[in-house]
Amino acid sequence: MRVTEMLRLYATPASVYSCKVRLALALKGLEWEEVAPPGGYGSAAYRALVPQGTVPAIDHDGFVLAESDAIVEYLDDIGAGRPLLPADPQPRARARALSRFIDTRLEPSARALFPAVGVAGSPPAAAREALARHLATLDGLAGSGPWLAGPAPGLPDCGLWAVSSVVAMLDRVLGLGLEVPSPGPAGELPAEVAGHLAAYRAALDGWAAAKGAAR
Ligand SMILES: N[C@@H](CCC(=O)N[C@@H](CS)C(=O)NCC(=O)O)C(=O)O
Repeated sequence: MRVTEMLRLYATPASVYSCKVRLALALKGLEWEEVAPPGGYGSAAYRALVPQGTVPAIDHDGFVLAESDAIVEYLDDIGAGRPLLPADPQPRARARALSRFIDTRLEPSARALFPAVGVAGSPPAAAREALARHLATLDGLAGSGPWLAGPAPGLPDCGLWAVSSVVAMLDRVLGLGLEVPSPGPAGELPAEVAGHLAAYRAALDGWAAAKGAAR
């Protein structure tokens, strides 16, 4: 990406998909300007810019794009920063499939437990079991490693770091007794993403505290 180009990220602090793209930009080694969606996500003002009304979205020199996977794939396609998908078709397709699984299966099963946060009593057993089942499926989908997409951290790792943070928060405040996935080999995160993920975890803690969850 040329230095003259502008990359803006529309994002909010507690949004899991915003976190995923923020981590991807950091892992790529890019610089970006982060702004809140004008009027909030879903607002008419924001929809005038981003028809889906969702975060994250980017504005790359006037080219506006929503959908977290599409954003990262676009940045890979134009050669912006370090690629986050493998080059060979089969590992590339596997990495995409893993990312879709994390976004469309694992994340919604974690989100299904949000209404239980701050509510007295046991969390719904069926929702806890669905999340546990998707975590077990993820284990079976991961390749030979050491990262989800192979030898280097990539797109599916960014999604998993974000969703794992949600799972860890839910596990703590709801006492789910789940095993939170390891961030990578030796349980360590790449240095470029650690600060961003710590800030996201703090935002999640703030969200849970605002709902009255015990720490
Ligand atoms: N598939 C989309 C999901 C984005 C999404 O649902 N974002 C949430 C915040 S985490 C949002 O904007 N919700 C508001 C809405 O759906 O109107 C992606 O990967 O970017």
